[in-house]
Amino acid sequence: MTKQLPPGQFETEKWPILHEGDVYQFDESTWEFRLFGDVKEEVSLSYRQVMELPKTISTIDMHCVTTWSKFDTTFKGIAFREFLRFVELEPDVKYVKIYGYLNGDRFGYSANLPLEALMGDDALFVYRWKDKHHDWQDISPKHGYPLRFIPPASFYLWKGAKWASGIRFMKKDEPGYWEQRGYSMTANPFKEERFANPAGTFK
Ligand SMILES: Nc1nc2c(c(=O)[nH]1)N[C@H]1C(S)=C(S)[C@@H](COP(=O)(O)O)O[C@H]1N2
Ligand SMILES: [Mo]
Repeated sequence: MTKQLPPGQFETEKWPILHEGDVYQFDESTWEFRLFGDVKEEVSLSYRQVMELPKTISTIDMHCVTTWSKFDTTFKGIAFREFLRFVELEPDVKYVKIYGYLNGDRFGYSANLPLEALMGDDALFVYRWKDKHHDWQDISPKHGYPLRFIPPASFYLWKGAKWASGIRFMKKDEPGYWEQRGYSMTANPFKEERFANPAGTFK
């Protein structure tokens, strides 16, 4: 899917910063990554347990609903699928919500996604990146340090929680932070699924 500009988007070589609220300050002693919801047993992973997981490097295009697209950023991180080893899913789990920090609440931000779309190398919890203008470096605090989700390019970037804090497994789809505020549940940039109501506008 790389280097395809979705309708209504323009290409930027910069990596803009966009989020609600303040920037999370990483503290390893309180940091956890929770796997919860429709699972046999819920799990809380430490930073060390997460960082010991196998790593994946992939190049992923980002499409922000505010109309910028950035091609070919190479990320290093932990593929979504690596977390499935820790939980036994209940039958009929088809969706997830990926959580992140918002204004003092480690689980204040969330975005819903279909489980089946997240099994590849392009669904990645990232902590390092590079592009043609930048050598390998850590994800900065403003971009989501110490761990942030990057969704496959077939989803707008609001599905990529910064300061990621966990995955909730769900039998039924449920709106996340922006989806509760009128944005699309499915959010495919190539179908220009920006809003729940196609005639909607930014507030
Ligand atoms: N925790 C958290 N994650 C978030 C957001 C947010 O407000 N809080 N904003 C989302 C939106 S709308 C976008 S476009 C991307 C922007 O990521 P970037 O600032 O790294 O480009 O982060 C997403 N992840
Ligand atoms: Mo966004």
